[in-house]
Formats: sequence, structure tokens, C-alpha cells
Amino acid sequence: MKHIISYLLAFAFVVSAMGQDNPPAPMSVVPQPRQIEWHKMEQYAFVHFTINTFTDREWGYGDESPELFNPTDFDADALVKVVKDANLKGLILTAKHHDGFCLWPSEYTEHSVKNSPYKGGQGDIVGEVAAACRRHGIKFGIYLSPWDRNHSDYGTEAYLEYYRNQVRELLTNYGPVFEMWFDGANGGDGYYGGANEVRRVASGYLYYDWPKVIDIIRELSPECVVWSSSLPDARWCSNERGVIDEHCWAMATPEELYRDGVDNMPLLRHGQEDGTRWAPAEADVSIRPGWFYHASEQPKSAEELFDIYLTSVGRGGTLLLSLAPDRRGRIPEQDVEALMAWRTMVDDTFRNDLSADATFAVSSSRGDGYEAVAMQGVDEAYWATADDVTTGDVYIRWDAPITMRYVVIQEHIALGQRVRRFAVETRDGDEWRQVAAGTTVGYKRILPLDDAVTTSELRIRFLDSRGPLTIARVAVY
Ligand code: FUL
Repeated sequence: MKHIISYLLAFAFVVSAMGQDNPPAPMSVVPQPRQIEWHKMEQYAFVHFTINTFTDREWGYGDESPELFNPTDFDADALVKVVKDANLKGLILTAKHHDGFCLWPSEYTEHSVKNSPYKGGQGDIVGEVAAACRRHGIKFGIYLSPWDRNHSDYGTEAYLEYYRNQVRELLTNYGPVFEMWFDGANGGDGYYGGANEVRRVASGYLYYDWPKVIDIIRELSPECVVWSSSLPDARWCSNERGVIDEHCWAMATPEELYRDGVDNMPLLRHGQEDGTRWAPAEADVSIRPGWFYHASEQPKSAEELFDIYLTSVGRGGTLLLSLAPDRRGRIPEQDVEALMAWRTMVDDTFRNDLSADATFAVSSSRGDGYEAVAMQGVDEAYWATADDVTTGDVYIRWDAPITMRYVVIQEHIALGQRVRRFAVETRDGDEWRQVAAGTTVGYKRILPLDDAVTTSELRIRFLDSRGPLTIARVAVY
């Protein structure tokens, strides 16, 4: 028996010396399955709609009469169809914004659609949108403002109970949801049931007692990604322009991100290579200057939206693009036009992967199943280097020269984010010429080249990595 064991061990040693066919060990921080699904969505809609739409404001004070909420032509299917046609994969609705008005007939307040003229008080915007999302295969998400300028108990323990009851009510009646969005805005003054005063919570981070809210979410909607200032599954990218930094880790340490309730902007922007939690950046941005509809404002152009796509989806995070229904409850026609033109631009640009008919080679690979070919769009496969190899080159060769504008690189993030530095080069006779370079990659990195480049050979150099390389995909457009 002893002999057999030593024989088997010796055999295993020879095989491993030839190549490793086991996957590389995961990094210490990796995404949860719900976060991997979220990354794959890449882009989804925000919908800002409430009493502000009818008062022409961005932040309601909290004393607005529910009578003001009166969309004349709201149609949840039409709204979701716009989202779907724009190739947005989900929709997060402002169930309650800072003014406290609830778009569903909550049993915990009278300040809701049930006291509005909409459908004679029988309407339920949250319910109608959630149902339309399910009908059209769009994932549904909820924004529920923690700050509530209407509620008389805001700032006390009683309000927290109200808030948690609403989270439970929403998830029970309209879940499961793919994301819950807990806005960090806490402005101070408000109506507060008639008190008309300034109420500051010492530290939003501590007051709301997020772990208790998150427990409710885990219980009722385990697949939900939580966007919040505490224990985030996804974090703010530090601006509302749709720009994730070029240097961006998906990892972050929550206690340092929001220290004492204050946003740590550099950490939100860059994440932390040694962060303790997978908390990738999400870029929230509105198609218009404001979040809510204002007749005086115009939507961004398709070109502006395309740039936003490159700086969000193209930088390892997701794009949360906000739409603003007008007083009819419809997405304004010019916004729909911009969205569809944007979708066409993205589709046209990234339709034909020029690397599909190229030959891939790598400087070294881990072994069977982790070869160069794994990067050519093979589902779930990835190129990996041996345990002690943290650099490597990918060569892409064409029979005839191609002209390219974009290089796309993806890491196999299930095993963690690793790449620290890379460069893209083209062959120029006997020389290699650098055409792009970067630091982090993450789920997906799109590198726009300054000018279109014509070449028949490309080299992507991974110059530094936190562990063996695990590259899921390289594509060229
Ligand atoms: C901010 C809010 O104050 C804005 O009104 C908007 O909802 C935006 C998405 O988040 O913090």
C-alpha cells in the first residue's frame, strides 16, 4: 500500500511539473455569485419619478400634497419597453425619494399614491413596473430613500422601524429584486410631519443601522446586490457623471470607504487592492442634467452617452443610467431617440470581434484547459499562468492587416481581480509599438485607441499581477 501511495505521489509530481490542470487558487477576496450576475448585466436603468416631476424640483421638501401626483398617460409596459429596447438589463425605480412620497400604496403611511388622483387612488406604480419588468425579462430593483423629509419620526428609532417595515413590505410584495439602492444624501431641513425644522442624524452610517436592513434583504431577496454606505455589494464610483476611474479595484474596506459617515472620495474612486470586500464601482448618471424631468432640460446626445458607456462599463464596473418620465409618465420622445441612437452606436462598434478569425498565442500557460484559445469567447474558460508566473504576453495574429479602434480585456473575476499593469502593442516591422496601456482591468476593460490602428499583429503584455493571470477574454473592434 505504502508503495502504491509513493508511486501515485511521484506520478502526480511529474504531471504537475509538465503543467497544472487545477485552477489557480482564488484571491482572498472574490465576488459573491450575486455580484457576478450583476457584473454581467453591465448596464441598467434608473427611473426617477415622483412628486418632483410635478413640482419641477429635484428634492421635495416633504409637505407636498399627494394630490399633485397625477401622471396622465403612465404605462408601465411602455416604460419597460424603452428600457429593453435600449438594451438596459434592469430597472431601479425611486419607490420613495427624499420627500417621502411612496409610489406604492404602503400600509405604513398615507403619504402615497393611494391618496393621489392616479387611477383614482387605486394605482400602484411600483407594482405595475415590477410586473412589467417580469413580463419583459427586465430585472427589477428598488431605490428607497433613507432620508425622509415627510415623516414626523425621522431621526428617531421609530422611523427606523417604519423604514424597515417598508423594506419588508416592498420585498414581500414586489421582490425578488436585483439591487436595492440606499442613497447617502441627508440634507437636514424638511417638513417632518409639520415640524418644519432641521434634522441631522449624527452619522447616517450609524443611525440607519444598515446590518439590520441588510438582514431583511438577505432573508427575502438573497440574490439582491446592496448599494449602500455600509457593507456594500456595490459602491458609488465617487461622481454622478458616469465616470469610473481608469485605476479601479473592485475591492474595498467598508469601514474605510465611509469613515464616520463621510465619503472617502479617493477610496470610492480607486477601490483598494487590499480591500476586505468585493464592492465594485457603479456609475450612476442621468440622461439629463437633473434626475427628475424638467421641461427646460434636454437629454444628453448619443455621443455623450457612448463616452459614458466607455468610462463605466469599459472600466470594470456597471452603468446605472437614469431616465426621467415626464408629467404624462412617459419617457420624453427626444430622450428615447437619444437612447436608441446610443444603443445603435454601441451595437455597431462592438458587433464584430476582429479577433474571432485571428490566431492567439501566449508566452506561457498553466496547462490543459487554460490555453490561449480560452480567451476567444469560450464561455467560463480563461487563460491562466502557472502558480509562480504573474506576468505574460498574449499574441494575436491575422493573415491580413485589420484596422482597430478598441481593445477589450476581461479578467475571470470569480477568482478575484489581479492585473496591476498592462500594455497593448502593435508590430511595426521588427519593433513593437505601444498603442495603449493601463493599470487595472477587472470584469471588463475597454481601451479606446487614440487613433485607429492598422496591424496584423498585436501583443498584450500583462506586466504585473497580484497572482497568476486569469484572463477570460481579449477582443478587438
Ligand atoms: C442623490 C440624490 O440626492 C439625487 O436626488 C438622486 O436620487 C441621486 C441618484 O442620488 O444622492
